[in-house]
Amino acid sequence: MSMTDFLNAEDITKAVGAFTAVDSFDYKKFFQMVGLKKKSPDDVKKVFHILDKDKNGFIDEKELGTILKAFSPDARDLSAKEIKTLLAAGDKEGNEKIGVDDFFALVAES
Ligand SMILES: [Ca+2]
Ligand SMILES: [Ca+2]
Repeated sequence: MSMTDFLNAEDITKAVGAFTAVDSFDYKKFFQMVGLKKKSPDDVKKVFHILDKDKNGFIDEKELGTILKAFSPDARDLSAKEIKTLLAAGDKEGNEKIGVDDFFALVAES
């Protein structure tokens, strides 16, 4: 399963291209640009499962670091600062990782 099964490849290229500068990542704009906000809960869940690479039910710091790569293999890694910001925004119950409910809330906020 890959992102382009649900999302438009051109939208992904544009979105990843908009945040090539280190510390420029803005999850709200990014999720809007890839079209995630308009997707059904089912598709949002599928995207979550792609981002949860080791399939343990959470997107952890390490998986957040490669979130752009999950959309486009030659994208950059997020910086430590970007990971911290994203985690602070997304981790509602404070367990240092993004669960599926956290992810739905993040997408809804975007
Ligand atoms: Ca995981
Ligand atoms: Ca959490």
